[in-house]
Amino acid sequence: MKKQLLTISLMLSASAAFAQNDTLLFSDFNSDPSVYMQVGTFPPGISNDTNWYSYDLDQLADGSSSGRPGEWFWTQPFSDNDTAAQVSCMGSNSWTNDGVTPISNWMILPSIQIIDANATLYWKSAPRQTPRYLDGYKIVVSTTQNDLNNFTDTLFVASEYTSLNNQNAPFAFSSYTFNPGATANPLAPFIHGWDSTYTEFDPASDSSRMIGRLRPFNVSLAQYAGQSIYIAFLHDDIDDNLIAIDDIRVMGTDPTSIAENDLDFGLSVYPNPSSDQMNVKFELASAGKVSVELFDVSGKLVRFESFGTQGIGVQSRSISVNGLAAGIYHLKLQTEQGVAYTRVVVQ
Ligand SMILES: [Ca+2]
Ligand SMILES: [Ca+2]
Ligand SMILES: [Ca+2]
Repeated sequence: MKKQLLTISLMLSASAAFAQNDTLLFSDFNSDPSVYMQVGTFPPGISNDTNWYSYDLDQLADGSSSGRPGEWFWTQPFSDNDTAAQVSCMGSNSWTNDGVTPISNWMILPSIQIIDANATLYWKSAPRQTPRYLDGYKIVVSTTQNDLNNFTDTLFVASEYTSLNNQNAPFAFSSYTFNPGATANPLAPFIHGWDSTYTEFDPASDSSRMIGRLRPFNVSLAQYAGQSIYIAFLHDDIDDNLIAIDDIRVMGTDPTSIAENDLDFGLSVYPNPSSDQMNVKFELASAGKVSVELFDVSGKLVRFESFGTQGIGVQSRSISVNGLAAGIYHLKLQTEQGVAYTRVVVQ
């Protein structure tokens, strides 16, 4: 079992090597998220929503007598062992004293356009305690609207505590049952603390449990290339304690990012929309080979045009879009100095 979980960790890290360097979305939750997050609002079930949502679907009361909110809430770190850089984070409470009904706390991110297979989701999580009352959660994805029923894909599963089977060894993971239990699938589930790398036991502060520490994860979003998606953190635990999430970041290719506009080669396309010839205008700081690729919204390459070697300065070349289906395409300008993207419309 332990060996399987170490494999998870390696696989999660390996995908980072493919991540491109545009930040499509980021929050460290170090300032009040209610500026952009609709707290307590039922997500409207629409496309291309730029809001975050935090929604308490279960409406179960806090069983801890601490007065914690029913949904994901902005909070200070839960434990002594969280890193100083955490400052503050998002937390969610599952302590309900209801051993049957799962909670259902949803934190839904804004719509994110995934251009290509470089896209990667990064985040950190920490359960308040392990292994007893270990909190689990899921990361789920919708490829349509942000209605709760549309989150049909599961990207990541963290297991929750079910029972302590050996009262004599309360710090041994083998004394416990978790749900889901470890399987051969490296991403389903992850069990916080099992490999002892990111949890600590601090007897000075607490003699009855190991306290979680924020642990970084990442998972590829390559399967969503060409789609706009919603990602949600679903705390669906049955009666444990608390989970913390921090530093949510989506990296990938962004044709409109500031970073890429610094290196945009003055790229413009006209006429746009077009139904026949498109002129592609660009500027080179040094001579070199230039080519253009057109991708449809599913990320499929539909046209390639090499312009050969181009000289320094402003250049204009044309490509034909004749015969392409009407719709939105992504035009990629490839130069020896780098790439630039722009969105074009074929009518
Ligand atoms: Ca709740
Ligand atoms: Ca933080
Ligand atoms: Ca539980």
